Amino acid sequence: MTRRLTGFQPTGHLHLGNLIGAMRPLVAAQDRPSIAMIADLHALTMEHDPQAVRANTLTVATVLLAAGVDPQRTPIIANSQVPEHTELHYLLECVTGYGEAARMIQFKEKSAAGGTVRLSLLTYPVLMAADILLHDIDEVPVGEDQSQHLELARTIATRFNARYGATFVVPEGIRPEAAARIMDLADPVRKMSKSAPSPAGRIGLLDPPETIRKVISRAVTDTAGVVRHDREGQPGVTNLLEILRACSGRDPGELTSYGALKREVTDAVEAVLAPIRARYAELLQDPSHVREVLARGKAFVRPRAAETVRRTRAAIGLLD
Ligand code: AQP
Repeated sequence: MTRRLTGFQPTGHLHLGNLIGAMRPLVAAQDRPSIAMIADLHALTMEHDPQAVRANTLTVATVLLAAGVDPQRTPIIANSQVPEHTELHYLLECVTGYGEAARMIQFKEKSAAGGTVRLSLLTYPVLMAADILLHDIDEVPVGEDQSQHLELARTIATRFNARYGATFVVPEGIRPEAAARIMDLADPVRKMSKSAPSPAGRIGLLDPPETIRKVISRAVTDTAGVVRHDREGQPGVTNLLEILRACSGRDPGELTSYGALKREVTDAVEAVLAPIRARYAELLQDPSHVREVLARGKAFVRPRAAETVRRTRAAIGLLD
């Protein structure tokens, strides 16, 4: 059976896009071998607050549990806690060209933002390749922004296998269906994002009902006055319709006003998020539980990770 890896960066507040685009598919696929990985090492590639990264890592793990990830079936790990990630990262750097890393669009965009560009930002996609190849992953759900990185992971795996002998499973990227991409409510041509400077377009998974209501009531629509699915012509309304479908499983009936649409969306989102908030609050009662879940996840994945590193070291010419 195919093995999947789904990653989450602990870079800010998880939002409805993360839930619909990544957490729910992860929960739905728990009958297959999957790993939920919190990419805390990746969060160090940009200026960051150490306390915030540590806190966000625990929050992401807790939200994954609250959203229904069953750690008995789907180990939850932080990539920093499994040292084989960093060891394989270095070994893979030795088969990756500088030019290959430097032409990644995300590196170009993020390094153009000014300030010191960390070397780890350049090698970020090689760490991502290590995250995947370490666990013999066959399938990685990726959005458009990560597809170039996944392609590089495939190139690295294929090159290594050809040069040093069969060592890695070559992973496939799988695309979440079009409806799984949730857009920013204030700027519906951009995806909803943790790092957007304004929270006005984002529905946080732990936001209180009043905030959710406000954000949705202020969502950008248009002047057409027709509730219609038209991604190009009416991106704001279409996004609201897609959120409604994702949260309630249905299209609206005879909605004639944007106000009515927004009220339906608010109710549907609240119905999905209320139980997650409640479960999250329960989990906070015992903070040691989430630490134990991460420790168990690490213990579960390590034998395979150690074996992959052993294979890689032997193939590339290191002593055992
Ligand atoms: N808007 C979205 N709609 C659907 N899926 C989304 N994902 C992210 N945004 C949306 C999916 O959530 C998973 C975790 O994402 P990530 O933590 O790796 O970071 P990201 O993809 O870069 O998402 P963000 O929230 O926009 O983070 P920042 O702002 O830090 O870059 C992934 O599976 C992603 O596809």
